[in-house]
Amino acid sequence: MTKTYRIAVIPGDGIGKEVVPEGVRVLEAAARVYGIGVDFEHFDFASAEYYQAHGQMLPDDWFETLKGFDAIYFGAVGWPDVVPDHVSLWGSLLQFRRHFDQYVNLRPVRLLPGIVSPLAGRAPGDVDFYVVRENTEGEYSSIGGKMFEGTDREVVVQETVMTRQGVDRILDYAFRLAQSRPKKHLTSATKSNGISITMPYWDERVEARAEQYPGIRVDKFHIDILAANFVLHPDWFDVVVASNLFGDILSDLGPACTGTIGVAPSANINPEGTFPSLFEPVHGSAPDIAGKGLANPIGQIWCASMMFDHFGEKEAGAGVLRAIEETLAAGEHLTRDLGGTAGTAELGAAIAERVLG
Ligand code: GGG
Repeated sequence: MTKTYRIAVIPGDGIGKEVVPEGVRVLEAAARVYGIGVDFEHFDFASAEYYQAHGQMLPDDWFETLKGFDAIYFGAVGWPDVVPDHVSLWGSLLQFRRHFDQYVNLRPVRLLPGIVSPLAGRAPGDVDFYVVRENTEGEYSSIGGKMFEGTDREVVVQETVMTRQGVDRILDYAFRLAQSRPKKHLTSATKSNGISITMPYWDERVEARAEQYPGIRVDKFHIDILAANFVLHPDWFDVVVASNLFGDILSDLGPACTGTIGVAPSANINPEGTFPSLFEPVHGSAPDIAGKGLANPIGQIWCASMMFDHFGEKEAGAGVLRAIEETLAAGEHLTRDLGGTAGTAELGAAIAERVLG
């Protein structure tokens, strides 16, 4: 056994509580097979229950509690019957992203075997790209306010924030990722015709940073036609870099085009390794199906693969992804969104079995 990784497990709300145990089951299986030490510590905060008991989403000492972990394995947040969505998100996940400087949100979009997708005529391998989402600023700023609240003169303002450091570092990450891939192609998501200050600045920085990466083919699309092209031509893309909000939307749309958002993972990365990175499925807490054992655990399980990759445990990362692909290709133990009748735990157990061989 090499190193033992300390992993903070935070299921959060809704289906997070159902898919996270399946992810942990697969993580444990892969750790055993590949001789990796994993030490889990479970936390109940970042949930509606915690909010009900304490009036806030996180304990005051959350930063000190979590900062020493190698990674955070997160489920989903949001339970609007108890806590407004902006309060739960800003009170938990967005604090982690900002304070742990997880400025990269890496979201793969891949057509997996065995999944019936709306992309008729495309085979696995035809659609294989990444959305690189800026994760600490942009449209997700808390800068703004209200005037004359509750009167007919009410004014509401919220700013978009783009800093040179923030834009350049996400572009550099995306360019380096493109450099590491065979197609060497980077697409920038913009809207510089309509959003006349921040988005032209984003375009300028793309052009400036591109000079440092001469081997990369760079193009840009306005977000509206880019969304259309995700549906019509998903095989065009390799690495797509986007601001916080645009990246959030594109990384739901991409997996939806490949069949189901239930399989989509994401890594909130602090590339410098100063703080733990956080791994969570792209999907939210899905109150409509929560508590029924119906949720697809693959997005959460794929996060385990991304986490191993992040640790440099590439064999384990590849092993988990292979187990997902083999299970899908076999067409058994699939959840309802994949056309099957299985529950969350049955699919999780099937993938863990394949990891174990
Ligand atoms: N597992 C991710 C999750 O709970 N997402 C809830 C959500 O609304 N996230 C918004 C975001 O990622 O910015």
